[in-house]
Amino acid sequence: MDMSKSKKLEIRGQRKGFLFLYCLMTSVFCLLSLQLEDVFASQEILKTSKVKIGEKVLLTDLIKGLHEEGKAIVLVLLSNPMQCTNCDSVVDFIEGEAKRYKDDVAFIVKGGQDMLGAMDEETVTLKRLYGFVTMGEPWTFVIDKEGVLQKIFIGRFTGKELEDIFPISVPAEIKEFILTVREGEINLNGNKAMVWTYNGTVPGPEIRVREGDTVKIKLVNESGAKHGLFFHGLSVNPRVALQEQEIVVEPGYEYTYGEFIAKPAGTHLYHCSWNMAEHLSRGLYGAFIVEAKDEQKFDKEFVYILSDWSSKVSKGEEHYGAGHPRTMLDNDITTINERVITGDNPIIMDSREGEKIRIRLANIGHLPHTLRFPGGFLITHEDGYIISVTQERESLTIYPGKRYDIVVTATKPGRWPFYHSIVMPGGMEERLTGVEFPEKTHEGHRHESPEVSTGDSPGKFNDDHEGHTRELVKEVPILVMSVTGGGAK
Ligand SMILES: [Cu+2]
Repeated sequence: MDMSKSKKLEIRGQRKGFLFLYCLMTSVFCLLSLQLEDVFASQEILKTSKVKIGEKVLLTDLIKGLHEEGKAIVLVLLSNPMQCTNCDSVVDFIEGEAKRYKDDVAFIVKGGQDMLGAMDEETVTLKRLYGFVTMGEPWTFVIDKEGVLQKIFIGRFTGKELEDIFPISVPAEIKEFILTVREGEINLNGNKAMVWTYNGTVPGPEIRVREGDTVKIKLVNESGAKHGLFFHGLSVNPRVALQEQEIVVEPGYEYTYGEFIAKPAGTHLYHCSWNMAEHLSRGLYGAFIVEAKDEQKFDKEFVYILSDWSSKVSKGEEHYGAGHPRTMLDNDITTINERVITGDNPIIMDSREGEKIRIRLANIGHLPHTLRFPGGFLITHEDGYIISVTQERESLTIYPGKRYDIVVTATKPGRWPFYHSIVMPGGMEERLTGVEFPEKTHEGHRHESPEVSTGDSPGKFNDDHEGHTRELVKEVPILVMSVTGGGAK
């Protein structure tokens, strides 16, 4: 007997105790249950299946439909939830597996009984046709495109075991990118700021790959200073983690980071890893988007990186000029992607009535950026991870380094602004600087641009924080969703 088998038996041994208690309560089927439990230890149980490996399976309506669409089928039949230790974990596992496969494999989970022991008709038929024993374990039937049963798993199984039967049909791609760092200059409300750029822009070019792709990124340093590279939010392998820590590319040199597998899916960032406080303030950052294999499709998608800069020009005592604060509290200028926000130049997001729009937001700055949208939006992801309970909100404060994916619906024609402000939560400045600041309320500063209409409901201002706050940057429109009628395409 091999180890895995004895382990399984051990688990079943524990369950037997549970079953015994369960039986004491239900009395009549005690002996039968305990005997059945013993039978589980043996592969003999497979003989109770009415479908045979290597033969065509019997088709119920559900399976027939999927089979006719040319799909392979992974069918899980759950047992009575009261008695099924592995049902929950197999259901979770199947959900994960479904994401790894394209549409050509259908994953179906058919239920155990409800509280009264009843099952839906299809499940009853499936269990009758497939000869399923209702006690104890979920059964998984793996049926190929020809409708031939390839395998029956009783209880848990691994992704590798499934992949041995159905090789994953989407081969991952190798994606290579080149980021060239050069000196540049941007205009911050009339102040010239010396920056470094990736490929000539601030932020650098968006990197977009698919989950599971193999990624390599060459950093070419054509500037006069040292730079590194860091993948913020990505889960890289130990070798690349070491590259992030140890590799510094001298002026005139280049280095290729990677390879690594792009994961997890979500909105991430890349940025310089060398002397970050200065180098991020000088423009070395960009969006790194990893699309999920089962990425939900939206009518439109926008990616915005927020940052904050200082308008104060240093008097030459520093080696760099405007845009690079000596303390982050000097930061009085907001950028969204390459745009410097002045209050009358929001980015227009064109859309049509009925469209669903995803906005990927990231804050690479030093300060918390607050967005308010009176029409309301859904927060679906935080730092690349799905939020289990989608939150409906009117405002959102994005702290430095954080990323959020939000979804807005273009419910009716008009111009719908997102407002931006930088509000220091009470106590944060003191914590950052050790200096006490006079308390102010934000209400006196609030204004709205007359050109844009506001939403129906007045949003609660910055409801994230309690207590005294100080507004560093006044609330102004930063984005406008411009909706034309006529319905989604
Ligand atoms: Cu750098």
